[in-house]
Amino acid sequence: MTIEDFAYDHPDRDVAAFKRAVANKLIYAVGKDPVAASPDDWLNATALAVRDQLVERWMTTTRANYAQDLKRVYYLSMEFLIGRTFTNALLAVDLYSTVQQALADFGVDMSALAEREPDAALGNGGLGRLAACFLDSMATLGVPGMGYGIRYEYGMFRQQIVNGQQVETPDYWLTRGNPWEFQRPEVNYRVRFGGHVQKREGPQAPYGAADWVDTHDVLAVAYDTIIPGYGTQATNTLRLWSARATEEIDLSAFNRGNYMQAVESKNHSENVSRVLYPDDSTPSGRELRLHQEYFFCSASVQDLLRRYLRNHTTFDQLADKVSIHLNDTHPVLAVPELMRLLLDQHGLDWDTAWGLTQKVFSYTNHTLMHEALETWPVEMMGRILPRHLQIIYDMNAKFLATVTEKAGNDVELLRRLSLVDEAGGRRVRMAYVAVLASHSINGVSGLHSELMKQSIFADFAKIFPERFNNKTNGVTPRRWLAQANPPLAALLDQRIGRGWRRDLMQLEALRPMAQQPPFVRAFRHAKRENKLRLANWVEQNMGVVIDTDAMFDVQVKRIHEYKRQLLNVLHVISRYQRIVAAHEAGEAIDLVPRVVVFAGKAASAYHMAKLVIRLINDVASVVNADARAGKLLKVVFLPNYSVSLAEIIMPAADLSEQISTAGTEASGTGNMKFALNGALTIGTLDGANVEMKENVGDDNIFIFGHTTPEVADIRAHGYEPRRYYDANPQLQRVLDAIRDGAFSPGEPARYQSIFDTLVNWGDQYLLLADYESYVDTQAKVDALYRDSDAWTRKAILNVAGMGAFSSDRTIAEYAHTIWHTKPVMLG
Ligand code: 26V
Repeated sequence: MTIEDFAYDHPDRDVAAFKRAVANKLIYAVGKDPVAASPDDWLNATALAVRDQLVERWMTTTRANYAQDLKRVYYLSMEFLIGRTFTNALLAVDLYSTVQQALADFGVDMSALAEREPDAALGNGGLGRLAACFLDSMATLGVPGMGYGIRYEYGMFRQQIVNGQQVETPDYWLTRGNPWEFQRPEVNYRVRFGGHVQKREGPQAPYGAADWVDTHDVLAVAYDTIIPGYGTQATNTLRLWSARATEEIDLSAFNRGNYMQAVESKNHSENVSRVLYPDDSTPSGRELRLHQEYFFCSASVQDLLRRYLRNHTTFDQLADKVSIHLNDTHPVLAVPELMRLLLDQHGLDWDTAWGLTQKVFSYTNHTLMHEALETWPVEMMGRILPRHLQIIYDMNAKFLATVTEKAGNDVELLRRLSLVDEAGGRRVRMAYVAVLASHSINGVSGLHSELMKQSIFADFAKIFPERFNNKTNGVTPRRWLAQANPPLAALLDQRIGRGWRRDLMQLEALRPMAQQPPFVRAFRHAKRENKLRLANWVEQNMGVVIDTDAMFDVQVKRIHEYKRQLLNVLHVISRYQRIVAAHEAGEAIDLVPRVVVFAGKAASAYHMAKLVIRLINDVASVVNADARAGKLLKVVFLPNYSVSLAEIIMPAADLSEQISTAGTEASGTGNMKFALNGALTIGTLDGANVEMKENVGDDNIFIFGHTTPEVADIRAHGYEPRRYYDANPQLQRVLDAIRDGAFSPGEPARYQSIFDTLVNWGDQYLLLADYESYVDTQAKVDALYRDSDAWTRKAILNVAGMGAFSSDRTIAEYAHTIWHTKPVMLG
């Protein structure tokens, strides 16, 4: 049978057809009488009807990919921070107003439904959200790509603030089902753990192939989500793996009459995909994490090899048809897994398998922070993945032999290059495995890519200079402008047309409009609407009233010492103290009213980050209750930062805080979202801030603080924070207030450790060294904000200059220079 003579209903796109589609879904798929249907039933029914619109495109694209036998990119990532899908899908198929009307005819408010959709929060922060933006861009550009990851049952924890402190609760996001996914029970793979390795003897194993036996196995079952491209028929797939026990129950235990034990072992297997590790700072070293990493790598590699072998009988063309991209080191086990399958299952010799592997893999590094670099104890890996450890040893031995051949027996060099760190307990350095196995290693901003070559990979960069490159991050303009910011999107459509959604460089056309007063007014009006939307959220969810005339000064991101939320807090306290002092002296004060907004999650075991959250909330309580601060200063910590909350926050910001210690933030992507939505940035010369400055113009961004070489210099000479404390009475007052309990009167010593970190313990992130420059620059921010037209002109120039930061540009570069893929052609 061909698709041509297969009869099925092609979903129509008018309001009447859509009403019928939703009615049918509600009755036949959700099984609800419309008179009894809850909002969630309506949401599910509508989502299913919208999904139907995607399915045909999906099948067409999949068919075309096969027919054209295109090279595919497999983007392996432990995290995909997708957020909500409903509005995104509607915009992708251009049915927003149709569906809105259809639902209105049923008396259902579509935006209220959209708000009920839970976020798919299968990621921690920047790395996971980047993966989601990349999926959107790959589909939009027609790159034949597929995301592979884990279908966590529990996503990023929900954050509540109780008495000013973070409390984590589980995020069971699947309670009401997930209308966007297709379970594929027939697509399942056995993933093995433990056991031991037997050398294979005889003619079947001329190259040292081995058998891995006595394993205990878990099944990986596929769940597919459609990733629609924007303004194209092209769609891609995100395939997430869920763990199933190989046996429904442990029969031997069951037969012994131990029902509980029988079920427990099933649970144990299925725990592999239960929960996302909510820590992006310190590798936990926990065995479950290693199980998770191998679980999804093995299933993904088995799956992509099976797909390749459907069209090919040898591996000769593997590197022409398959590209595997490693999103950080978390999926690095895909390397020894591919080697294992090629050697032990398909009988290739080492050199052939290794040659293919190096052509297939590419790797992105996302952090230089030492504590985030993954290493696994040799002992643990040997126990859980004995065959993979052997393969890594063999890779290492062959590599070190070639180094010795070229550079002689330089023991120090060999020790530094070894895939196994022999100092202390022996550990496998996953980043080194990635570098050795990949033909391309990239950083995520110009600065980061340079630092990567000078620091963690210095020795490798000398040996393989041609492998190292930069791909500056980007964000998808569909979610981060079209969807998140309807007022600005409408204004842009009116003035420069709708093309910016697929070609963000078109924002350049705004440049001259910065000089046109009517446009400046319209732009400000759009910002105001967004500020009102955020103010409403804050009032409804926190009961705090904020003034939309005040400057919205915003820092939202994971809470980390290197991101320096504390520096922001120091500035807030200094403003507060100035307000109080002026009030006491009966003097007028020339401060611009500000609402300082914070949001972000702390890793549950990261004590200092949690203390910072508590301090922010304590400062907020004191400041917001003080009538003297009144309209001049408000501080709010918005709970449970998430993709959907970011969509409300980013468009409402006037000022974007990107204040990490220079050299620590690999790129940042929030910085891009803010500027794209017309916020001005106050930031250090760190990560992609450097390139943003080049693109928006030096006069349109507030840069402060020490540069990366200056930071290195201060550290080299021994940083002495107390000198700054002693020299600056204003800073001293701020720090003393924290130390003496001004914000924790019930427990004066609560923040002693923060004081000590900053003043006495030689803070790694040099807050005090940048304090004065930061506060001075904040004064310049105030001065500009007073001239509302001048401020808005610069905001417009920021938007105009952000075209380069579309993830479409980033993905086009990956496709062209790393993956060498061509877009799918659709009729
Ligand atoms: C590390 C670990 C350690 C093991 C436990 C789980 C886990 C999860 C994530 C990470 C690494 C996080 C690295 C990361 O998110 N980097 C961010 O990547 C963004 C996208 O490239 C970039 O914009 C941010 O600057 C960078 O911090």
